[in-house]
Amino acid sequence: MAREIVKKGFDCKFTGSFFHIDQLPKDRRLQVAFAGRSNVGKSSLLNRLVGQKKLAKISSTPGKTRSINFFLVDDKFYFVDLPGYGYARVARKVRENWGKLLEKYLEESRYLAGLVLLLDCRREVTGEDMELVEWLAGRGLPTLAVVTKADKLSRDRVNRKVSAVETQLGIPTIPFSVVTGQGKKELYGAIRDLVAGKTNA
Ligand SMILES: Nc1nc2c(ncn2[C@@H]2O[C@H](COP(=O)(O)OP(=O)(O)OP(=O)(O)O)[C@@H](O)[C@H]2O)c(=O)[nH]1
Ligand SMILES: [Mg+2]
Repeated sequence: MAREIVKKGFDCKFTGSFFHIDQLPKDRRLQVAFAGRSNVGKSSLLNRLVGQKKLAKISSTPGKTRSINFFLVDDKFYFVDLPGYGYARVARKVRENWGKLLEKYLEESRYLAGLVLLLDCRREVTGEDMELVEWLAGRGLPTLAVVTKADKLSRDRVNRKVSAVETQLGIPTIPFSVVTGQGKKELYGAIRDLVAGKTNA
């Protein structure tokens, strides 16, 4: 009998960076989006997940990702890196534009299989985070929380944070660190389930 090959990683290619909703790819591949506050680590997580350090642009200055970025995974589905929200120091006009882009994307994306919401392990869940979770639940979209930068706190404190987020938001939560690779395997599995339609949040 042929030995089964278990695929571990994702093969990922940059598709494009879009500033307007009409520019987004229109094919019927499913999409998994990454959302969260500016600087929470969305682009870093994506890079770590696919093992390509420079795929999505990263910066220590919040507000790096200003457009919607599509990445084709295994030629089967898309990862969508979304602009961060909640960063006050960006000019109001610019923030309004990202906000609108984000909202429009969430409202109009017919092929969104689910969303991964990132939360910094050292910060409180914000009203915007909660609003997003409620809105996604209202649409019946599976949502998964990831507590990022887990290397910044002790394991014990991270675990407590994970439990607190799970209770507060009522969604499955995974701790993650791009530095140590913690949570990578679990997140792989969760994303594969999401795309296969096995998750009902
Ligand atoms: N120590 C540590 N730093 C991290 C981790 N993840 C991200 N960072 C750092 O956090 C900063 C922001 O990371 P990004 O990935 O650009 O964050 P983002 O959510 O995409 O930010 P925007 O595009 O501005 O919304 C960078 O300086 C990263 O190096 C992590 O797991 N551990
Ligand atoms: Mg980013």
